[in-house]
Amino acid sequence: MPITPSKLIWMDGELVPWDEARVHVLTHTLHYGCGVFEGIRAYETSQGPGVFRLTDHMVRLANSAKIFMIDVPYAVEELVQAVKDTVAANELPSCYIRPLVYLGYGEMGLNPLPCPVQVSVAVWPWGAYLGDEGVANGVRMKISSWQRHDPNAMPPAAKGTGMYINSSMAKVEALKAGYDEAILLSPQGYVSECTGENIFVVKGGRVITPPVSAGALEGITQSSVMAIARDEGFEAEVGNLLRSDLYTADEAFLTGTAAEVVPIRSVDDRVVGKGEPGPITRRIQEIYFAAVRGQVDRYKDWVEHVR
Ligand code: PPE
Repeated sequence: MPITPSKLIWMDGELVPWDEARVHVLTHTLHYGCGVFEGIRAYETSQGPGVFRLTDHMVRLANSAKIFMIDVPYAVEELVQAVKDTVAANELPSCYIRPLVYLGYGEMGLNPLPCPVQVSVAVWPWGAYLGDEGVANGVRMKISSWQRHDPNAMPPAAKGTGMYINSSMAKVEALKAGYDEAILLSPQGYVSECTGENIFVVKGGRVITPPVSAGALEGITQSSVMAIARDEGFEAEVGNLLRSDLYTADEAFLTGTAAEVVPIRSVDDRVVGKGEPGPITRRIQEIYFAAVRGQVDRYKDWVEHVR
């Protein structure tokens, strides 16, 4: 997905011009992948840009850093304000937001503790991550030959930069094989998640998504969709799934900030349900797209306005 440059990037407390937001080649995180990040979206609302569940994202960022023993020099409230300032300064009605906590230039070697901890927030306009066609008609998925991390090798609760090598390998494998996206299994063989999205199945009116213990990130879109599903009267639960549960599901979809809510058409060439977005997926999609824009009273608190 190409990046359309915006104007200013927040770096360690200052807004700097887009082209000047640079780092040294001996930046520690560039070598060892010890950093944490977030992906957030701001949507156009009647009161200007509204950031979807901004505080929840920043709490997750702080927890990711805590897991890696990265001492972030800003409190959650300060990071929330940094995002609001960056969105406002770039004068975009809607955008994708990428906060990053990384270890900077100063020391080399595997001990990250002496490195300076740096923070940046970049924003840019970003369209549908898996394409408009994917959102409308669904995507074709392939179960990856790469497994998701074992929780004692890489902590799935953390959104760590280096952890995404695993996702990138699975993504390339799926694309080269002619699919849209990959599904990863845990080392124990349970369904985990996709390369940058959580996965859901719908079976007998029940909505099910895999747990962190199967290697899935605790998605903010996932938790929003669980709330929406329950409020719509469906049973929604976190539970382990086998790959055969995907093949025989009535409906399946994936969720993520970048991807939003995307129906799954097939898994390993087995058509899911009727091979088109199912009614529960459609309903959840519709409510999610309205909720992020502050158009659903019940979920108004999820939208944090910039001004
Ligand atoms: N799992 C993974 C591995 C993941 O990266 C994401 C978000 C999710 C689940 C869904 O989490 P949430 O966004 O809180 O619902 N992936 C982010 C990064 C994607 C990227 O290409 O980079 C995102 O969607 O912003």
